[in-house]
Amino acid sequence: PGIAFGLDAPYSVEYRDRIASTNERARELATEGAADVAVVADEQTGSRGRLDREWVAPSGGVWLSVLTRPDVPTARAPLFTLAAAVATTDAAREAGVDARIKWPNDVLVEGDGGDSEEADPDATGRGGRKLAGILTEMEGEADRVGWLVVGVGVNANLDPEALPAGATSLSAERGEPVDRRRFAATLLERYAELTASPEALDAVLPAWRERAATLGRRVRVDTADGVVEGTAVDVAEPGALVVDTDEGRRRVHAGDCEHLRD
Ligand code: BT5
Repeated sequence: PGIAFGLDAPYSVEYRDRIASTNERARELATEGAADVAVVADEQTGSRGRLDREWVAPSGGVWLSVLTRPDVPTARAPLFTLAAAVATTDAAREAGVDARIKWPNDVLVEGDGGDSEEADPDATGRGGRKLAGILTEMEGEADRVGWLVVGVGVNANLDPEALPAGATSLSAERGEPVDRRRFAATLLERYAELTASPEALDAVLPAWRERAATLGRRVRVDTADGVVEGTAVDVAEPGALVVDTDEGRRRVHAGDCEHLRD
């Protein structure tokens, strides 16, 4: 507890030892007209992933949501999710953990997990151990985002035993606890930098590509219009995955992505 005490961030910080969901709180603040707020919690009791999945968030993680009102068309909103993934990856790397991004929003650690149970990267069936997840929610008109909440959940100082199978944490990867205040500050600073202006957003895709675990891999993406399988060759504005399939090139805008064995 106390992770956000003295947290130096480019947002005003609302800290809670325990909360149902930082995203829910940020949405509440949005309806009250607030902007540029980061809600940070030590523990969440009712947090969510995408598609209303459960997100496990015990004390010891970095659970945060950033509320902004960016002056961009709604079509560019996915770039904020990618920016959060880049920011999380950079903060993890600063903490000495070799993190990469699985399209669109998972930050994971690949490779041999040492003596961990998940030493086989395919043990999760998704290739890699999940360190962090991102949930973006927004409201607006086509020509302009009204408010945007980007929620980031990072397994910081947590025993992977306390997390779902296939998850890892910064402390497990490093072999020692991480300074969560510093980690959160780096993440928030980097996110603010990447999303500062429409011009800054232009740098998000190149930064994302450099940190991607998905590009060049064989993937299976579960989308609303069915399964797309092939080789992930690129990410394109505003965050679509470009996949070469047997039937030709496809752009996938949303879905669950699985890395296949090459
Ligand atoms: C995500 O969903 O990865 C987005 C998670 C966003 C959580 C943050 S925490 C702060 C903010 N407040 C919230 O209420 N939410 C956000 P998705 O891609 O749907 O992945 C969800 C799946 O990940 C679950 O079905 C589990 O299999 C797995 N999972 C749950 N908790 C996990 C954890 N702590 N670490 C790794 N995997 C987890």
